[in-house]
Amino acid sequence: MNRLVVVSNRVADLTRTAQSGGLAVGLADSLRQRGGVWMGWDGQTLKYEDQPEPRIRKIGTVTQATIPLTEQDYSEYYLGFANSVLWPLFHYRLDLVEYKTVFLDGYRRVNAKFADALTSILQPDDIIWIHDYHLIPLAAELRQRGCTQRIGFFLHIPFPPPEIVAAVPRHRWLVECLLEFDVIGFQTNTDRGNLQHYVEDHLGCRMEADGRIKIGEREVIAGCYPIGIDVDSFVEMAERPNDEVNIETQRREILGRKQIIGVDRLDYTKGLPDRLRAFARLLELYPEMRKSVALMQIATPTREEVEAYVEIRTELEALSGAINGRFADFNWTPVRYIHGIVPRDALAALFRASQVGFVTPLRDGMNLVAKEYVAAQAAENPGVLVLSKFAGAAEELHEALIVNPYDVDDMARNLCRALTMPLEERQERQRALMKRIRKHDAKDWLNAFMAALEKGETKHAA
Ligand code: GDG
Repeated sequence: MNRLVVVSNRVADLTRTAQSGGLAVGLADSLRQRGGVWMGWDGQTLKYEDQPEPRIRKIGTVTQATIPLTEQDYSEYYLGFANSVLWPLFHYRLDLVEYKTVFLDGYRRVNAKFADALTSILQPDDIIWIHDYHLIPLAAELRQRGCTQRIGFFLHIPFPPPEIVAAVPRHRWLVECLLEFDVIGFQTNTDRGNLQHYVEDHLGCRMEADGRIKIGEREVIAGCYPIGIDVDSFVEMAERPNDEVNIETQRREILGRKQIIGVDRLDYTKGLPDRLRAFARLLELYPEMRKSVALMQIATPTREEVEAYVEIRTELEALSGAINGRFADFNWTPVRYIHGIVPRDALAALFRASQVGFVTPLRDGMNLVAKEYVAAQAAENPGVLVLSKFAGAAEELHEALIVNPYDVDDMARNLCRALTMPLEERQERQRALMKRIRKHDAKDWLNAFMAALEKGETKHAA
């Protein structure tokens, strides 16, 4: 087996359990199983440019190679082009895009820096797998440095339709960079279809039904590889008794109260304000629900230097305060809003102890929380997943209650349906959902992508 070299903006801390962020969780699960090298930014920002060799550290089966960035890189590449241009754009939020020419310069400079660092550690038989929107130009940079190894790319976030992509300056260059990879992986068929429309409309190329695109002498595979979780280890974690969660659960049981849970990075794509409004609407439409249900929303801090993230935080704090002010009683708090990070094992226990998993992003590549909620349920008395139709996961998880995250009434009605669903129906849906998350788990994701990258197979591409 060839050595696998994974590259992403950040490398996850494999020694910590309280890791948030889907890429870190999904990749750590997969890479631990196969072993290999993981290269990325170490999270440090330097005042001045330095050209260090990557710092190497071995953790179990994985060798981590990390480099620092400068403050300017951080501001222009990370906060700038990646998170103020590509992130909102790829999530269909043109209104939040803030473009500056220096952002694009920074993006290209940091991709070149990654290519220099990577060149110093690559071996001839390596196979390279690059992740996410931060590093779209990296294959082109590596090819310029004479790299001939196979290079794959996986986009964790959505790929929007061509008319949205076309709003970013130099969009043609960006997509041409994407086509320098040997395999381009998407979460859903919708995303893959959007690339197909772009290459056909703007570049005059054809994508075959199996995902192959011919570019001169080269052939690129575009495939759909839905990311999954390590189901068994999540099940095991959820089944392990957690004293703190158990005490809370028993108290709720005595009072006959149910719990709806939401867990997200505090990001404007996750639909949090309308989620809180939907919960308030539930209490309005169904007054009998008051005092018999509460919403626990864990919102993990993220990208706090970007203005749009400051605004969403303020909005959520005001909303949860207003809902509690309006509905709370001396012995019932309707919304428990937690702005912080919770250990992964506690999260699994909380999912299991909650009767509804409420996952309502306005747009999401996949959404691993939806899959984790399903994995955590007890087969004999499972909870119900209420899932946005705009999460990539909705392409697979048909037995969830699928909602429109922009329609507060629709979400409220489905919350009520979930909270009152008969046991037999819950069990049936749970069995079907469990089957689905096992079919596309972390191992399947890695194997399917590797089959395309190593052997040029396209059976999973369409
Ligand atoms: C991107 C794409 C795609 C969250 N809060 C805590 C915590 N988390 C964990 C969750 C889950 C992960 O972080 C979040 O993953 P998601 O998939 O839900 O979302 P993104 O971070 O936006 O991930 C997404 C993903 O990449 C993978 O390709 O699915 O569409 O946007 O695992 O459990 N974990 C802990 N404490 C928290 O407070 N321990």
